This record gives sequence, C-alpha cells and structure tokens, in this order.
Amino acid sequence: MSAFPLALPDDAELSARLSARIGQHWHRLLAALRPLYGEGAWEGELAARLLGAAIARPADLRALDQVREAAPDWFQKPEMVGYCTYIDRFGGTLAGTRARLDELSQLGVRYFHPLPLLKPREGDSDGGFAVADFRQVDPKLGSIDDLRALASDLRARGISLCLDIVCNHTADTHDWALAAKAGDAKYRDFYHVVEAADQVAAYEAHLGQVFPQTAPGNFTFVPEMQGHVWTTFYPFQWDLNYANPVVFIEMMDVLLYLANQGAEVFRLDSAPFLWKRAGSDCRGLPETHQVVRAWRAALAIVAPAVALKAEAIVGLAEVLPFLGEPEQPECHLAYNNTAMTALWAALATGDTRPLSTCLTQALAKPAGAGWLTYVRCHDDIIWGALKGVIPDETLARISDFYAGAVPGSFADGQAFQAEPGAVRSTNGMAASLAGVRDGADNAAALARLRLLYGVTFALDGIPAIYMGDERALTNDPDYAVEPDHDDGRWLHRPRMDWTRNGGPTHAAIARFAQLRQGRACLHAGNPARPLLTADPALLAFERADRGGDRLICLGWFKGDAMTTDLSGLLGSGDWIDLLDGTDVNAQSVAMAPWGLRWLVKKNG
Ligand code: OTU
Repeated sequence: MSAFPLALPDDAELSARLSARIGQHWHRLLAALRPLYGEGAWEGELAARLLGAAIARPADLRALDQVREAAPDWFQKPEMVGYCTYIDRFGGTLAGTRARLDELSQLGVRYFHPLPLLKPREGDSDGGFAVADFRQVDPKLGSIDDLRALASDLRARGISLCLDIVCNHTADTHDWALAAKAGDAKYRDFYHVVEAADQVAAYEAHLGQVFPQTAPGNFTFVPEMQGHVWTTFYPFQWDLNYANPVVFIEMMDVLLYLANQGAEVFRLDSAPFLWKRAGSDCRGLPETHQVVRAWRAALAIVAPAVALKAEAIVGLAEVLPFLGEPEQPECHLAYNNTAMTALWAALATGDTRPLSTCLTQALAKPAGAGWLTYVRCHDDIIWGALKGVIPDETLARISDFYAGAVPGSFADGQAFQAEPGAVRSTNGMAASLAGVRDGADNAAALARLRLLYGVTFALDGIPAIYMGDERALTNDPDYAVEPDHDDGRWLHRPRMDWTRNGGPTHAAIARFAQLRQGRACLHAGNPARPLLTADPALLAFERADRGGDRLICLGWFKGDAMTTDLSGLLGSGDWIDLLDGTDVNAQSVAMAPWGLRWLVKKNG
C-alpha cells in the first residue's frame, strides 16, 4: 500500500491528528478505489482535496470531531430523535426555519433532516432532488451563510443537521451537464452516454423503472449530446458516471465542503444506483459499495464527526450491505424501511408476524451501525420491499386498502405508479392513511397514528418524525395546483399548519421522546427482539441492556379492546406502563383498541 503522497500542514496539532487518521484510513480508501480505477494520477488529486478540506475545517467542527472520535456511538444514543421536512413547507426559508426551532426542541428532536435545499434546476426539480449546484443553497430558501447559521443554531441545541447528498445524479442544468452539452469531452465523461439505440435496449432489458408512468425508461435522448443519457429517475436527472475517478473525487469534495458548513449526517440519496454494469439491474452492485466505503474513509480522515446514512428503499438483504462489516464500514445508518412498511401492513391486516420477521432479520445489522426508523417520509410506501416476507397478493390487497379501494378500509390514501404487474406503492400522510379525516370523529384514527409512532419510538434506531405527523396533518388534496407538482407524492408534502392542534398526537410524540432520555435499554446497540405472542394482532418486542434495564413494547393491531394473560412472556414481578404510569398485572394485560404499552419492571 502506498503512503499518503503529500506533506501534512504546518499546524502541529492538526498534522498530528491527520497523521493518525491517515494511518488508519488512507489504505482503506485506496483498497476501495484501486480495484475501480487502477493506480494513477487521481490518487494525488484525492489526497490534495482531503488536505484542503482538513485545513479548511472550522475550529468548532474540529472540536466536534474529537468529541465524536471519543464517543462514536453518538448517533445510537436513546436521546436521538429525528425530524424531517421540506424547508419551504416548514419555515418558508432557512431564516424562517431558524425561528421555528422551538417546535423541534419541544418534541425532543436531536437530529434534523431538511429535504434537499441546495440550488435545484428551474421548473420541476423532483422536490429538489435535481441539483444544479452542490455548493449553493436554493436562492428561494436563503444562502450558504444561512445554512451555516442554521447548522450552528441547531448544534447549540444539541441537534445534528442531516443533508441530502444527491449523489446518483445531477440536474441537466448543472455546470457539468451544461459543459457536456456544449461538447466538452471531460464533462461528457461525467455521465453515461449511450450512442446506439440497440445498446440502450440491451441495458433496458435488465433494468427496472422507478417512475414508469411519469418517466418511463432509464435513458433520455439529448440532441446536443448526440446520444442517450442515463436517467434512472426523471429525464432532467442525469446519472453520474462513477467509473470515472474524477466524479468520485468531485462528489467527495462536495461531501467535505458541506461537512465544513456544519452538516453532521449525510443521506446518500438513491445509494443502490451508483454503479452501472451492462447485463445487470444496476442496483447495489459491489462497486457501489466500494464507492460508499471510500467516502466513509474520506470522512473518517477529514471530518470524523460526520455520519453517513444510506437511502436504499429495497429488501433488507440489499439494505444490510450498506452498513458494511466491522473491517469495512460503510454507512453508519440506514433506513429500516422494511420495518416501516411491515408496520403499515400490520395496521391494514391485523397481522404483526411479518413485522416480527423483519425485526428478526434486522438483527443481522452490525453492532456499531444504526437504523433510521420512521412511520412516513416524503416518498411513497414501496410494498415491493416486503417481497418474500408477505405474498404478492396480500401486498396488492394492502395497497388497495390504503387507496381506500377495499370495503371497510379506514384509509384515505392514493396508489402511486408501478411497473406493469407490480404492486402499486402508496401515497398519503400518516394521519390520512391511519384514517384521520378533518371534521370527523378521529378517536380510532388518532389511536392508530399513536400506535405507529409509539412502536417506532421503541424500536432500535433514530425515530424520525415526518413533518406534520405530530399535528396529525392530513393530505394535501390540491397538490397538483402548484406548478411542477403533478407527481402523486406531493399528496403527502403539505404545508405545515401551525394553527392545527391535531389532538393528542403532539403530546404523545413528545412523551415518547422524553421517555427515551437516558433509558439504557433504548440505546441502539440493544436491538429490538420480537417476542412470540398467541395472537398475531399483538406485537411484542423487547429491548434489554446488559446492565439489566429492560423494556417490552406491546402493540395491539385491532380496533376492539382485549385482555390477555402474558405471564408466560412477562414472567414474575410487577410491571408498570411507562406511558400512562399504571401498574400492569402480567396475568391480565388489558389492551385498548389500537393500544400501546411500554412496560418496565416496577422496581427495576
Ligand atoms: C429518492 O428515492 C428520493 O427520496 C426521491 O424523493 C427522489 O425522487 C429519488 O431518490 C431521485 O432522487 O425510488 O421512489 O432504493 O427507492 O432512491 C423513490 C432507493 C425512489 C430508491 C430511492 C428513490
């Protein structure tokens, strides 16, 4: 293995720290990249960018690096609670968001994920996921100075800022794409351009489609390029060519730049799609994992305070590799999307066994990594992630259920696009999918919403609140009125209604967050272990710490009250429900309709 090719900076303290980190991680970086790029001049450029970013890193963030190197489990702490929103829908602008941070603190939030806020293309930008400049903020939201100010306000409150890295593609109006269109060969090589139509067909034969109705196919013919540009998502989102080491280095530089503005977590958007290989489905290829491992090593050298989060909304077997292995770490975090999806499945069917299966499978996660657990996000609920866990016919029925197309369904959602023959995914706010309808009697619907959040907050990981769920905010039925908002996912991207009280949900979620504080068994290093119950509608799982702290979460996925003997499961001793403070007798545990309990030993 080669030594680091450049001299370290004069600053003795920085140089000592860098030298230690380079000793640990430089060989990892090369080991990940050399199989992709061979040995070459790119190594010197890579080293130069790392050094440049290390020198530019502000003092307060360097101090945070040291704190986190000493406590690398910071993102696994039980106190971690997340919140995710579009900036324009929440605070209007970055400045407006800074004025709304009390909302986050009241909910116990320690991790804030604003959806894409970098400068997007004009017109439709897929909600900001078509980035025109990775170093500028969307001028409608503010400036890079506002972003830095938000990051430091958040940090002062103990809240970590998570930013999206839309690493799979750029907007067709990014400078790189414009240069490529103007005929610059260097930038043409930033993208995948296929000249012959039969070659396109050869690729397509193996590829799936993400938006088959609004953006069919995976290629877009671009006359200026005299070829078909690879566009997995919308035609204006051009997939980057990671077979080119310059692309890897440029995106790494973007990560380091944004880390130096104060981002503490990066959500790697569309992570499975990074590497392409003819004859494959181009999802989760081994080379994709090498790219992610290399970014991890780069951050470990320059900004060890920063964590990576994989956005891979696929089956668990494809998600787990993004968490790496002890000797080859990748992301610190990944979305536990199968648990989320199975939770909604349980709410529709009353059968919690698939959720227990997903939780059991999730135990395979490496100990040092963590899940991001959630009830809803800005995307559709993709039922296909449960392929193999729930039969396709049942998934199709669940999809219909949430679209309100099954008699007796409480749900008020809509089906999203899908490939022919595939189960259609689901759009809708959590409250609407749980049956909340403005002006109606929502007692049962709100109990369902509380159940979903209460289970999610008891699982291992960072539980993230999706904006508005804390106020039981419902769908935006008029979403398509806004320009460029015809994609059905805008149904669940309403504007925050600050006047809405939403019933008991806000207090319930704040209480879940509060109860997590300092509870050793809820550290993410203690996974949720499913417990067998006699009734499939009764979910039970345990969180247990080596020190003896233990919590059992019970969730009842039916609309009638019931009482059951759980002495086999709970054993002897007196139990108390943390949520309402009542004593619980193991021989007759009462569950309210859509009921939830967080049980701990009374004097334990
Ligand atoms: C992500 O989602 C974003 O979350 C979406 O909002 C974007 O539209 C998209 O990328 C393009 O940037 O397919 O249906 O396995 O599921 O990357 C959403 C990952 C998506 C994909 C995910 C993608």
